[in-house]
Amino acid sequence: MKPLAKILIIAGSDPSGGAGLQTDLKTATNHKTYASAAPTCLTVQNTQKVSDIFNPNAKLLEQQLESLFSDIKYDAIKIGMVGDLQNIRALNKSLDKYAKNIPIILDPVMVATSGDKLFDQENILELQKLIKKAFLITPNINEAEILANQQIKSTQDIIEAAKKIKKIGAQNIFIKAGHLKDQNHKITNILLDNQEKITKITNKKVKTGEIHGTGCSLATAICCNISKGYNLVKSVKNANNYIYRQIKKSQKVGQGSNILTHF
Ligand code: PXL
Repeated sequence: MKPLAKILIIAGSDPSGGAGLQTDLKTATNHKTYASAAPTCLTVQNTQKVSDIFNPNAKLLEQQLESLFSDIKYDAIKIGMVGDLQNIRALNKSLDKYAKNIPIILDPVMVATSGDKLFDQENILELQKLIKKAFLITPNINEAEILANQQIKSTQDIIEAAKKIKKIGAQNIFIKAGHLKDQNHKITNILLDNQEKITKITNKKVKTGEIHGTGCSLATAICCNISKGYNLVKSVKNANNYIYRQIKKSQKVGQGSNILTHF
């Protein structure tokens, strides 16, 4: 039997199952990888809205990571939403201690859907430490605007922002263009790699309602591909195709956003 690729998901819980570590686990199973999942924070939400976020004492995250890394040798790590400064600090400390040589895929989730401001200046500084440890970061347009401190209105702006974010110390950056307005029939996502090479990864625009969990699932799908030994470009392309196929099959399970089924 082929050895099992193992990933660790460090992310927030979305009890509706559309986003966060619940969708991440489904993504990992679809990719035939084994996934551990350490929650960073607990949201209260359904497919319509996030109504609250609880941030546990950071000791919980620290202890979970100590326990997991003492036992399991992971091939890659996916990091999603981390709800407060104490938990980002704990995560930075634990990764320095236990995960020096494991590729990290970081989805820098920064604006809670509830409108809570997760990220003041101090949090951004701590997030930058996390970014420096990551093999790949996967911001959407809003997150790239915050990290690069500029507005993004075009593909050229995305490339400019990616270069600025690279200066923070990120090795590889994949900016998701799904939220960019004025794209006619296709979406042009940008990958800037550690050799400064730009790869455009495009999708046809799919007409659906609002969909929840695509960003979380994409970062995890990339993580799964990396854990199985695919290179960066192949991993991002495979994951992009996976999410594109899933978006086409997305469904409503409640009264709010569509979700990805991962079937
Ligand atoms: O899609 C960003 C995101 C990530 N993680 C959790 C979330 C959300 C958005 O609501 O709830 C747990």
